[in-house]
Amino acid sequence: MPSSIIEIIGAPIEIGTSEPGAVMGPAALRTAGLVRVLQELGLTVRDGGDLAPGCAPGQRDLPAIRAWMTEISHAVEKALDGASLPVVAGGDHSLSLGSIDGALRHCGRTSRPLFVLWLDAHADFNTLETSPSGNVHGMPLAALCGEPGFDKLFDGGPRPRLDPRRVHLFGLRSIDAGERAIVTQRQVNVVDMRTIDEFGVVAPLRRILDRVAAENGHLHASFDVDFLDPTIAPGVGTTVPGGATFREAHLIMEMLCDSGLVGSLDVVELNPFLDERGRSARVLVELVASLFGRRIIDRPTNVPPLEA
Ligand code: B3U
Ligand code: MN
Ligand code: MN
Repeated sequence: MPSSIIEIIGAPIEIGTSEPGAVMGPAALRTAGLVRVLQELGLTVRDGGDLAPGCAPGQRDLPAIRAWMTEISHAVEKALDGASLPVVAGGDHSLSLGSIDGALRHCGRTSRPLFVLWLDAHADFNTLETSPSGNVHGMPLAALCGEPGFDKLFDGGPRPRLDPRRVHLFGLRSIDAGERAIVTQRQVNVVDMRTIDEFGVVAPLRRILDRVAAENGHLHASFDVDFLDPTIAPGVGTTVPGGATFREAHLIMEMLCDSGLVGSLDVVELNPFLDERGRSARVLVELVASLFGRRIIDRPTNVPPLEA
């Protein structure tokens, strides 16, 4: 890992979704042991608590999202500038507007390209025009990549843009017609569930990691609970059948850990109100532990070649 100091940034935001409950996500992740498991791995963990931008309680408009975004962006940028690794605990996926903006600002100063690994059932590439729901959690990548129509979301100042060709969607299995056209046109990289069914997770992920390493990139991982199959993680507002299994998800986390490339992380869309006795929160914490170094025994995940 680039840093052994982890900074937990709670972002209890649910403005981006129509399903209430994600506001409880950071608390559930802490209850499930997020801080403790990282400390047990020997990491230094700083938990600054939850962000609280000054918008009115219940405010659900674009200015409120902008306030959250600015606050999250500053927190992530500051953590990265201070050589910590920010873990943004959400909250719905609109929080990535802030976390990726902060990572982009940091990378701009360090002259490193930012790559995004978007572990999600959805593409989250809708614009205000293409979105069937109007929910902002289905739009963050379109906004960050500079698709038109998002001016009101940003404060008008100069803003770094995310390069869509450095975005890797992973686990995709639900996409709207409008966003499919954008994803194709902008040459966004896609590892959909069909690819995973055919090749497993190892080969496609290794390709992505090799690319990031070759370009000395900063990898931002954004983990949406609905990447996982609903049978192991029911605590999310938009479950989609046919998601990643427990073993696939752990292997991905272990490979990310071995790569040492992840520089920032979002854990989003946990909805404890829809969860079953904390199951989803617990799975997420286990996965985060694997990402930060928990392993069964101390050896690389590579299978050595068989002796001739
Ligand atoms: N693509 C749909 C559904 C959706 C996207 N992200 C989530 N759901 N979590 C939309 O509303 O944009
Ligand atoms: Mn998402
Ligand atoms: Mn999703």
